[in-house]
Amino acid sequence: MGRMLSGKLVAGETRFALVASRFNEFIVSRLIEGAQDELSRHGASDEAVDVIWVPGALELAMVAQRVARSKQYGAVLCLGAVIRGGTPHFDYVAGQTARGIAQVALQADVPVVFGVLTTDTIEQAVERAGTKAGNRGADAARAAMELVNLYQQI
Ligand code: INI
Repeated sequence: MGRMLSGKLVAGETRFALVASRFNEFIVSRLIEGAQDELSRHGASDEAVDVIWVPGALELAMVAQRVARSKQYGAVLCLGAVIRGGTPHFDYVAGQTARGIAQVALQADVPVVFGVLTTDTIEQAVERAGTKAGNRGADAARAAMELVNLYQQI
């Protein structure tokens, strides 16, 4: 039988960049806390995790690209919250954000993880930012650790 590869959930000596959008900061701060806590509980030191603020979700991809190219980090986590309002603006912001981050992720040498909430209501965002539906920041941290470890095996 051939090999089966799977990434372990260990932070190791990896440095992580949390690129976070200030728009809906009340929610995004909870995602940052969730990611920091998850990384720390898997062995990351405080010094190994930097937070880089950007204005809004639309700026996550461009800054994540620069951060990935800087070669200073082993993984980049994009954290944000796009919450639907009464206008079609949401669809543009949510769609472009997802597309932009996916594009950066495919071109980067390090894992670039999508930790952006896209919800219809503030309540749904709160639920996914550390209350009854978990914390997408913590989920992104787990995905980042798993991918860093997997990349090391490939
Ligand atoms: N940015 C967000 O991060 N979340 C949103 O819900 C949002 N909405 O709805 O407008 C949002 N807009 C700002 C956008 O990301 C840019 O920062 C802005 O357009 C400047 O480029």
